[in-house]
Amino acid sequence: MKTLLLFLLLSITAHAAKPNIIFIFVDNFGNGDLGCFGSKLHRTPNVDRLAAEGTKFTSFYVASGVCTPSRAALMTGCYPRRVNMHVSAIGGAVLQPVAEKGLNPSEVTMAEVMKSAGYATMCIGKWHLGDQPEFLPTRQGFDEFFGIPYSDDMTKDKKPDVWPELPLMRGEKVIEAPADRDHLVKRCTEEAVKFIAAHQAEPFFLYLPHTMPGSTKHPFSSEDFRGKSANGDYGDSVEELDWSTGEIMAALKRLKLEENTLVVWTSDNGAARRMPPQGGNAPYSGWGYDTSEGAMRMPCIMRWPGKIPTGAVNDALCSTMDMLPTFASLVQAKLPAQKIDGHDITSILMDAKGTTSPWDDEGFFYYRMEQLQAVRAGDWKLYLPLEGKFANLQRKAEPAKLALYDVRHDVSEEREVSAQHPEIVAKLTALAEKARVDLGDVNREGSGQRAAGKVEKALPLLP
Ligand SMILES: [Ca+2]
Repeated sequence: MKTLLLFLLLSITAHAAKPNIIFIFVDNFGNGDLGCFGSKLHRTPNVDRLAAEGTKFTSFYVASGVCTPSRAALMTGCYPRRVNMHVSAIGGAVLQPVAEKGLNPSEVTMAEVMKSAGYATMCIGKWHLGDQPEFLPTRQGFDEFFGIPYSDDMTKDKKPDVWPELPLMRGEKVIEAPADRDHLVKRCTEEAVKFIAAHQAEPFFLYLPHTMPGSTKHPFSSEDFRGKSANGDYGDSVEELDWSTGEIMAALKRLKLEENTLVVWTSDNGAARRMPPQGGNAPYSGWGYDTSEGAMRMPCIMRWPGKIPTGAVNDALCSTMDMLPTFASLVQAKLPAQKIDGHDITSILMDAKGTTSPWDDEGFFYYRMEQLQAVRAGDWKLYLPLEGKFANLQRKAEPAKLALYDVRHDVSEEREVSAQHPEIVAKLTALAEKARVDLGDVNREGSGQRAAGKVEKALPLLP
C-alpha cells in the first residue's frame, strides 16, 4: 500500500513537472495587429489578456519573412538554409502544391523531440513543409494532423492542370476538397479544444499553425465574424483568431490545465503589403516576405503562470529557432544529434529584465531565400551592401547600400548611423562572413548545409 501511494505521488509529481505546450502560430499577421501591441483597429481582448497574464517579447524573430522557411526553422531549430528549405525546388520562396521537395524526414522536428519525452502531439492548421506523404506532419513526429498541407490560396483554379482542389486533411487522408475556407479557423479551434480535452491526463504538445489571415487579399472567416470588424476581411480574421485563443484558454481553465501549460502565441511572418493596406507591422518598417523588421520581428506572447513573469515586456533577442531547444530543456528531452542554431532560452523567458541573449555574440542572420541581407547583434542591425539577385527588393530608398540602425532604441529605423559606428559595422560584417561560410549565400554553398527531402515523382493529394 505504501509503495503504491509513493508510486502515485511520484507519478503525479513527474506529471506536474512536465508542462503541456501549446504553440499558436498565425499566418502573415503583423506586429501592429494586436491591441496589446498597439492596434487601435482590431479588438483582441483574449490575446491581450494572454499578454497581461504573461510576457510580451519585443525582439522575437522568425528566421524568414515567408511561410515555408519560417516554419522549417521553427520545426527544426535551424536556419532555413541549414535544412535547405530556403527555396522551393523550382526556385520559389515557398513550396507549391505537388512539390517534389519537403522537409527532410531525417531532420528531428520539435514534435519528435516532444514525442521522445512521452508527449501526445498534434498539428492543427497549415503545415507547408511538403505535401507528399513522406513529408506530412504525421511523418515528422505528430500523432495527429488536421488541416491543410500548404497555403489556403493555393487553389486549383490557379494551376488547373497540376494542382488539386485545396485539400482538408485528417492524418494522411483528404477528407474534404476544396476545403471550406470560411470555417477553417472555427474547425481548427474545435479540433484544438477536443485534443486538449482528450489528452488532459497526460502531457501534450499542440502545434496550432492557423491558416489565417493567410495569403489572400480577402482572408476568410466564419459568419460569426464576417463583416463585424472595423478593418474589413482582414480585421474579421484577426478577431476570429482572437476568439480562437479565447476558446483555447477557456478549455485550459475548464480542465484545470491553466497552471501547467505554457502557451506561446506568435506569427510566421509580418503582414504583407496590400493596397489598400490591411494588416500593419507598426512600429516596424517594411512588409512581410522580405528581411525588414516588419517581415521578421514578430509579436510574441508567452504565458505560463508562476514561471514566466506576468504583464512584462522582454526585449532580449530571441527567435523561433530557440523554441525547439527550449522546449527540449523544459520537458527534459534530448536535443537532436545534428547541429541546430537555436538556443535554450529558458532563463530568458523566466526573467524579463535582462536584454542579453546568445544571439548577441554570434549574430542573428536575416536571409531572403538564398541571400544573406542583414545581421543583428545586440542593439544593432546591419543591412549588408547587396549586389545579387534581390538587391533591388531590399528596403527603403537606397536599396543596395550598407545601413546600420539601433533597432532596440530606434525600432522604426529612422536614424542611419553606420558613419558614427565603424567598429559595429566591422563586427557585424565579420559575423556575416562567418554565416556565409557555414550557411552560404547567393551562388555559394555553406559547409553546414544539409539536404532537403525529395521524392522522385510528386502526386496531387486527392480525396
Ligand atoms: Ca506566412
